[in-house]
Amino acid sequence: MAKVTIPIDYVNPSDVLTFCVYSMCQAKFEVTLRTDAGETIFTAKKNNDDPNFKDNTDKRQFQLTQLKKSWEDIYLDISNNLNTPLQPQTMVSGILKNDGNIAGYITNVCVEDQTDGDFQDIFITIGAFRKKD
Ligand SMILES: [Ca+2]
Repeated sequence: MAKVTIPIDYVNPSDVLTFCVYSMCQAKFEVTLRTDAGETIFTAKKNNDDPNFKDNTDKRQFQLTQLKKSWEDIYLDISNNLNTPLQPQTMVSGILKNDGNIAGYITNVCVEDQTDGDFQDIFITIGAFRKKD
């Protein structure tokens, strides 16, 4: 089993989050977004070797103010049933409003689960949107 944890930094405590998982791998895997207090925000799991994974994230949006335990940091846990170290690559984009202010951030994480370097094995999108005025 391989496991990696990465910090998700571009998130504010009042944000509403969304979470999508894509995959083109055969491995079984689990991805969970959680706080440093151990409270799960989103989770998705692939239980078979079919490369046509249908995203089964437990919910589509979550308001961070609904968290029950106080927290400081958010982490993404990725694990699978292979023995090759997982290689996550993170990309962050800011969403600019017409006035130049930030409306939120999109964090994409592409994960290589073996050694062919295509980085298409697990692909996670986390949207963090600022509260509307
Ligand atoms: Ca690969």
